[in-house]
Amino acid sequence: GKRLAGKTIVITGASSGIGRSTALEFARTSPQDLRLILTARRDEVLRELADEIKKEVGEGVKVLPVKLDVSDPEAVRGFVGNLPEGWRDINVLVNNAGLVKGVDKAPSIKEEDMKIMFDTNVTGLINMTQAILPIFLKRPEGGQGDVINIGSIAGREPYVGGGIYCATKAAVRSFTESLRKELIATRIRVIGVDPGQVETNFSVVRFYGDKSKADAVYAGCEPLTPDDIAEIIVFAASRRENVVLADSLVFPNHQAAATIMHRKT
Ligand code: NDP
Ligand code: 8X3
Repeated sequence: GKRLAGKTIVITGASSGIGRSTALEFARTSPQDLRLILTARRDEVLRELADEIKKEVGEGVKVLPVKLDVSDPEAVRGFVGNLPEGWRDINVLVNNAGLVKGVDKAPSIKEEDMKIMFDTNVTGLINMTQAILPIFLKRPEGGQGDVINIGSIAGREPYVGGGIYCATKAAVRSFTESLRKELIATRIRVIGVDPGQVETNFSVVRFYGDKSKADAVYAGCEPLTPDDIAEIIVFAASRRENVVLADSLVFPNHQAAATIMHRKT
């Protein structure tokens, strides 16, 4: 808790899944003194989450819900400037917002699916990073702050029907590594977290809202919960300042590769 005290944390995609769990986990870990800026497109869900956090940990954690579509470059450019006084001294950026659409193979990938995945998972993440880095770079020793990028096993291991999603997550991994190298002379930490299978709204979004298709993805499996990944994100952010959890691949016990799962029948 102590290492996080007084920090201002931005989480993208905080309305569901890993982002939502990460907000709760930061609040539980540092309930005395924390500012959480929770962003997503569905701001009414964020306001409910803000109330839930307040109820659980009390007034020590200040929560600001902000409607933000990371795939809208103009909105991202205006994000920091539009924050209220007292909320701009950001210390941690969790680039979590992301999505997958469809399982089509190359010839039939839909143009709008391709566009939304790249605009959100890649350009959105880079735009957010560009928006917030100037704040980090103004601090002593060349700069201080954490950029935590959520990649995926899919970024390391392309699979059939994942041509675009896997490419976006490979791009996240590549950008994360470039950024860490570029910031070598600063105290800014660039942290990568690559989850395997986590049960969230992810597969529901992939199948355009078809819950039964989403459930079939996890049939016989014991996927990770979003809380499992949230714990790792908060762990990384609360290490001693000289410790950079640069890279991590996180599987549930019965997963060993993107598409190798032991299923109980
Ligand atoms: P969810 O669908 O549960 O959550 C995704 C979140 O991203 C939502 O809060 C959604 O909010 C937000 N989001 C989507 N598009 C945008 C946008 N344009 N602007 C802002 N926010 C957006 O899925 P997960 O929690 O599983 O996904 C979180 C991250 O984890 C993603 O980057 C995903 O690729 C990654 N991941 C997930 C894995 C899994 O198996 N679930 C495994 C590996 C990585 P809203 O709709 O309100 O905008
Ligand atoms: C989500 C994991 O492998 O189902 O990033 O695409 S996978």
